[in-house]
Amino acid sequence: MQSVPCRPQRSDFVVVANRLPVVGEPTESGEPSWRRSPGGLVTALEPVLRRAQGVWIGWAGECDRRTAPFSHDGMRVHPVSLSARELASYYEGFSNATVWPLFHDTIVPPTLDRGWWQSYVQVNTRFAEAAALAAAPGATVWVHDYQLLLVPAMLRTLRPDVTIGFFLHIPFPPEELFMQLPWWTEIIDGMLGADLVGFQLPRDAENFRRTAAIRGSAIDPPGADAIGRIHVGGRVAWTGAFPVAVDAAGLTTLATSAAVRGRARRIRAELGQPDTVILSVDRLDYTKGIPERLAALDALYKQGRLIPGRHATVQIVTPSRERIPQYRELRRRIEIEVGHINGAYGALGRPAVHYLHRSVGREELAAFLVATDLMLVTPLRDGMNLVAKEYAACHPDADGALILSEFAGAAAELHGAYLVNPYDTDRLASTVDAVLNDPVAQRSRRMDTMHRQVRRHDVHAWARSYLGVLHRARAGRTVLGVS
Ligand code: ADQ
Repeated sequence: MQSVPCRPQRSDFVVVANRLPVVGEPTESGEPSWRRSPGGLVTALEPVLRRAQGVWIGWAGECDRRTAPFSHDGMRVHPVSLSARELASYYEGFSNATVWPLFHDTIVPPTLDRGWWQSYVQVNTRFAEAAALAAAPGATVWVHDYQLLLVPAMLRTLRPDVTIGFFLHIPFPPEELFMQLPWWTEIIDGMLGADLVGFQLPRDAENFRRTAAIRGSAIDPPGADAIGRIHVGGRVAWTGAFPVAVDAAGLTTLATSAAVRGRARRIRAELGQPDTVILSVDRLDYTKGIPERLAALDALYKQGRLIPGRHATVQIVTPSRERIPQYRELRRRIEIEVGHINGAYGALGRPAVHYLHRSVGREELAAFLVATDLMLVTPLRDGMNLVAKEYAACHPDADGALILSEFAGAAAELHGAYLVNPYDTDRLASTVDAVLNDPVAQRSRRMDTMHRQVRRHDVHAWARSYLGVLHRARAGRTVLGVS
C-alpha cells in the first residue's frame, strides 16, 4: 500500500496511542515500507478516522529516528520519536514494569524507579504537544491506554478548547493497590483531564471513582445512563464502562471463506486427525496464566484423561516484551513445562502439546480458531481478552466450546462460556474433562449465545458508543459554561 509524505495539517479528530496503526519493515533503501497493523483498535478507528480525515499520533516502532508525518492508504499518521533510552525507561520501564503489573493485581511485583517516572512524564509531554499541534480548534482527541495516563491533563492545559477522551484497555486496580504508586495523585489528575474516562468494566470505573474521591473530588455515582460524574476544578469528568469488542462480521466472513476452511482442515490433518483439538493463543505475558494452564494439562495427560493422538493441544504464544527480565523468565518456565509434558506423555510424532512461539497472520489465526473444538482462555487478570471474542466470532455454526477465566473482562459478556478460576488447576482440569463430555446440543447452545453476543456488540458499536457519550460530555461542558 502506498505511503506518501503529508503536511502536518490540523484535524477535527485525533487519535493518540503509544503505537501507530502501521508498522514499518526495513527496505534496501533504508526507508521503511509501511503496512497496516492487524490490531482491533485500528479496525475500530479507521472508518472514523477516514470520515473525519483524522490523524493518528504514535510511536513508529523504531528508536532514534525522526519520521515526518505521512499518509498511508489514505490514513494520516504523525510519528512521535523515542530514543533507545526512553524505550527502556518510559516503555519497558514505567509502562510495562511499573504500571502494567500494578494494574494487573501485582501478579509480579512492580518496580518503582524515579528515573523511569521522569522519563514517562517527558514522553507523555511529547505526545501531548504533538496532539496539541495536530488538533484543529474544537477538535476531538481520543487518547488510549496506560502508556499515556498523563496526556489528558497535559493536553487540556495546552488546548482547553478541544474535547478529550481517554480509554484504558487494561483493568483499573482497587485503590489499595493503586495508591502504592508514589505518583498516584499525578496519574489520577492526568486522567481526570479528560472529558470522558472510559474503562472496560463497571468495576474498573468504580475503582477509579473511589480513588478520585480519596484525591478530594466530589462524585455523582452512575445514574440511569450508567455514567458517573467527577467534579474536578470547576469542570466535570464523566466516567463509564465501554467493553472493547472485535470486528465480528469481518472475522465471520474470514472464518467461513473457502481458504480458511481449507486451511483449518489441513491443520487438523497436520495434527494427525485427532478427535479433539484444544487451543490457546496468548501474548507471552504473566497475566495470561500460561504456566497454570500447562499444570492443568499436565494433570490431564498424566491421569490419561487426555491422550496424545486422540487429543491434540496447541499453545501459540506471541513473543512479547522480550527485554524485560520477568518475560524472559516466564518464557523459560513455559518451555521447561512444555518439554516436561511432551517428554513424559508424548510419543514419536505425537507430542502432547504442540507449542508455537511466534506471531501468526490473520488468516492463519482464523484457521486455527476454526479448527479448534475447545478453546482455553485462562488469564489470571485481563482487561477484556479479544482472543475469546475472536473465537466466538469464528464459530457461526455454533460448534466448539470456550473455557474462560472469570478474571477476564470478557467473562462479563460471554455468558455461554464455561467459567473457571485459573488459579484452581484441579478445577480447570476437571472443567476440560466435563466440557468434553457435555452433550453436543448443550455446547452448541452456549456457542450460539456467544456468537450472537459478539456480532451484536462489535468493535464499530464500541467506538460509536464511546464517541457518542464523549460528545454528550462535551455538550454538557458547554451548557455548564466552562468550555
Ligand atoms: P492484550 O493483552 O494484547 O491486549 P488480547 O485482548 O488478547 O490481549 O489481544 C491480543 C491480540 O493479539 C488478539 O487480537 C489476538 O488474536 C492477537 N494474538 C495473540 N497471539 C497471537 C499470535 N501468536 N499471532 C497473531 N496474533 C496473536 C490489551 C489488554 C486486553 C484487551 C486488549 C484490547 O490486555 O485485556 O482486550 O488490550 O482492549
